[in-house]
Amino acid sequence: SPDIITFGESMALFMPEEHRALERAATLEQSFGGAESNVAIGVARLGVSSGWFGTLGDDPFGKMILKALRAEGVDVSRARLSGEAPTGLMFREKVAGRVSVHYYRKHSAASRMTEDQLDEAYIRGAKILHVTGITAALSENCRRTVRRAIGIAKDAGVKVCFDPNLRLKLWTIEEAREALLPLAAEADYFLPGWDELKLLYDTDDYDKVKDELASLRAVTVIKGRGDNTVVLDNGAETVVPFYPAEQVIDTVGAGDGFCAGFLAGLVKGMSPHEAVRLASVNGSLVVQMRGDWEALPEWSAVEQRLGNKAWVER
Ligand code: KDG
Repeated sequence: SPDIITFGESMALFMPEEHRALERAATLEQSFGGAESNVAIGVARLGVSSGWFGTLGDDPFGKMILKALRAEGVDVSRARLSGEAPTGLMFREKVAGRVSVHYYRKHSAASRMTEDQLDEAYIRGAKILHVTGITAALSENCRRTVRRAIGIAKDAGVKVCFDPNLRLKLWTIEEAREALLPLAAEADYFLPGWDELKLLYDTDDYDKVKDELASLRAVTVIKGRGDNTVVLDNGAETVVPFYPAEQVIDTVGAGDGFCAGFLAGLVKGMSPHEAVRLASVNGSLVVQMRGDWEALPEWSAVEQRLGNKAWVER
C-alpha cells in the first residue's frame, strides 16, 4: 500500500475567468477538486507515496479525475467508476474578492459509498490514513464508511489524521458537531482551523477551546490562529508563523496543501513541529495560483524555502 491513504469525494470543478460572475460567464475553465484528492496529489508531489479512493460516476468527469490523479502519481487502484449515479460537480466564482461555491453533488456517486467497499488490507498496509469531515457530511453511509475505515486503521496500528473541513453548505453546525467531535477523539493527528474550532466548540475563548482539546489524544495542529499555526502536543504548545506568501490569488486548497505537507513530513521522519513548518511552506505556495492543487510544489521547491533565514520563528 502507499504510505498515505485517503478517500472521499472528488468533483469536476468549473470556474469562469477571473472577476467574472457565473451568471455572466461565457466560458468556464474545467478542472477538479476534492479535499482528499488534493491532499493525495500534494503528498505525491513531495515524493511520498499516496493513494486515493472513492466512487466517481462512470462519465466523462469521473474519467477525467481518475486520469489526472493517475498522472500525478496517486495510486487510484481502489477507486471505482460507477454507472449508478453521476460524478459530483462544483462551480466556483470570485466576485468582489469573495469566493462562492455552488455544489451539484447531492446523490452523487461518491455519496453512495458504503463500508463494504473498503479494502481492509489496503488500509492496513498504510502508514497514515487521512480522513475529512467532508466525507462524513455526504450521507449516513459515508459517515459509517469513515468510522469503519478509522476502525480498520486503528486495529492495525495505522495512524489516523483527521481534518474537520467544516462545510456548512453540507450540513448544520449541530449535525457537524455531533459527527465530527467523535472523529476528532479517534485521531492521532487533528488538523482544524481556528475558525472551525470556534464553531465546533461554540466559543471564541481560546483557553476554553484548549481545555476541550486537552481531552483528545491527538497531536492537534490549529491552522490560522492569526498568521500562525499552533501545535498542541501532550500539553506542550508551540507556535509556527505562516510562511509568507508573495501573492495571494486563490486560498481554496490552502488547508489541503498544508495537510499534504504535514503528512509527507511525518512520513519523511520529521517531528510534528518540523512537519508543520513544511506544511506552512506548502500551504503558502498553493494560494499563489488558481485552482485547488495545481500550484502544489515538488519537494525541491519546498526544501529550498525551509532553509529561508528570513522566516523567523518564535
Ligand atoms: O479544501 C478544498 C475543497 O473544499 C474543495 O476541493 C472542494 O472537496 C471539496 C468540498 O467538498 O468542498
